[in-house]
Amino acid sequence: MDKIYLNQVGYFSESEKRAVLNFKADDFEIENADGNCVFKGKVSHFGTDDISGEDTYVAKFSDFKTEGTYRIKAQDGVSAAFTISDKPYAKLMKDICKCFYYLRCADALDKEFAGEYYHKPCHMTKATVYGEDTEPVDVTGGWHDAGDYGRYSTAGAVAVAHILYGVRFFPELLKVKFNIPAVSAEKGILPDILAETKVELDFLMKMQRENGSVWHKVTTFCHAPFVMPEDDKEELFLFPVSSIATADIAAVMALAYSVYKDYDSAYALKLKESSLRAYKWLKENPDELLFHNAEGSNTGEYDEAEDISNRFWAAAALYEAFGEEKYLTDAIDKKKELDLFDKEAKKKGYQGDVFTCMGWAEVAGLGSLSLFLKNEKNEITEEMKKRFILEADRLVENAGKNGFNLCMEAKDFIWGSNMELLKYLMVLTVSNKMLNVKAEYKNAIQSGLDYLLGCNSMDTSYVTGNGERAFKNPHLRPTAVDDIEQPWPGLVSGGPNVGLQDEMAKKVPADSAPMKCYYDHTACYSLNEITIYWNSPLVFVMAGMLQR
Ligand code: G3I
Ligand code: 9MR
Ligand code: ZN
Repeated sequence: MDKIYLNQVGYFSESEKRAVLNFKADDFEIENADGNCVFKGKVSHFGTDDISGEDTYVAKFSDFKTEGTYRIKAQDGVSAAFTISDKPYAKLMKDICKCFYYLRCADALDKEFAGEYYHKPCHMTKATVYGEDTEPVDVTGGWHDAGDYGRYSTAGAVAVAHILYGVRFFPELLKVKFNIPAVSAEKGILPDILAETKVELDFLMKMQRENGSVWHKVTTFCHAPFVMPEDDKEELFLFPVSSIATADIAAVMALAYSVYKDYDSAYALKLKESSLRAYKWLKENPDELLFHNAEGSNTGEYDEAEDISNRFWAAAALYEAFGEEKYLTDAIDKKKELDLFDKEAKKKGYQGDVFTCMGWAEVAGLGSLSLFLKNEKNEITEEMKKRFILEADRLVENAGKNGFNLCMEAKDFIWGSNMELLKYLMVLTVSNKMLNVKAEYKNAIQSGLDYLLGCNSMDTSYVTGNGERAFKNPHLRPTAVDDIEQPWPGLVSGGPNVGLQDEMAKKVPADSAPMKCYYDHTACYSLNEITIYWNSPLVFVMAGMLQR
């Protein structure tokens, strides 16, 4: 079918703007809401690529800058509507932040703020410490991870980190208001974004044992059926501590200390104490303690191959927050170890640099961000800056290989491919803002966002409620059973995944191009789930766009 793909939300007047056609055309027109032609342009042929598998044609319209709402037409093709404005992403930004509020566990929702998406108190019982004969523990609170009701320490730490690094690099994020209950602190009301991250930080502190180590997760033994959270009444288990969770908590608490100390000294001290206690445990327990699910348990495993990147992140974050040289020494040691690990990974054909990774597993890139914030002229910081730039250049080169100017390669279309993209956009954002301002970086960020918001072979915006053809059926338990027509807005889908790892995903032809391995169906957890750490990197990237 003839399709014209573009960003269905919109563009700044001065943004680079492009639509992608999957059919041959010579000319295109932009039509306003009254059906009048307001701009004419020429289409150029790009050709095929190995991510979309389509023979693409490109319609560039950067020269068209007039504010308004439009569609693009070429031959019989008509695009979705889009806007040009000086605040094209204001609603998107509110929506993606408010998602964390709706994902709150326990009794933290308020009808006044949650509206029709209110749910009753959930997961209020104490959790059994798995495999131990000790008293059950109160670990209520935090955010549900995703479409399931698990709460996982590493996933939570990384999501909070994306947001708090966003706050550190782009303080404009502190001004975003998204209608959640006010939280008072020593020096006044907390900015909304910090009120929301505090919910998860408070929970993560409960996940820490007296000795400093951190339980990997709290979940029921198996995933709940499709019920509202308050109807998921199975026993909760705290599964064993891991060094990966402990390191991530040491890191995120240090980062949080640096943010919250400007608002509340007592709370900041609590964060610092938690960070130091976790770090002390790590030093006393130098061997990796990885995590695997208990026999028969199927909730999220979040298993990692090593804990080096986590320990590197912790050392760098503690150095940034507390300034003692010993942490820098540790970071340098861990960097050496991780370089050796990375060499092995490269032998297996992995491209990209582990020191730019910021997912739920590989977190060394977050350590690099702490070094950039510290901004000292030392060897390790200079090296990380160079490595970010090299990675950003690699991404720009990738973007040149397809008509979408998308920085992804075929291998990136795995479970949560939209996060692979968003991690890349974080690297490009940091590189462009902090290290080396470059038009190519800026354009690759815009094109990446365009892809997420509809300029893709599915003609789909991967953010609910944002874009005329936004996905509507996330794998998200409350949405699946709440009888409300639309999911709440601002949820980021996992996105296309060549692995097609669930039953319903098998309906997608297995020989589909990577960009087309997607199906907007509630049952497709490997293609269409949502999670806190797929929303959070978008908050970072959009914060970068606020401060242009
Ligand atoms: O790292 C390998 C890579 O080397 C290889 O080339 C590629 C090809 O398949 O796979 C990569 O591994 C993938 C891994 O994620 C790392 O990204 C696996 O295929 C993939 O199955 C795995 O998916 C994870 C999934 O859980 C299953 O474990 C997702 O990243 C992760 O986001 C997801 O997390 C779930 C939680 O378990 C439960 N809560 C919901 C959440 C989101 O779906
Ligand atoms: O809903 C679960 C989702 O959050 C996870 O990402 C996914 C993989 O762990 O598992 C989903 O739950 C499925 C379970 O693993 C198997 N039975 C079907 C469940 C979804 O309907
Ligand atoms: Zn809950």
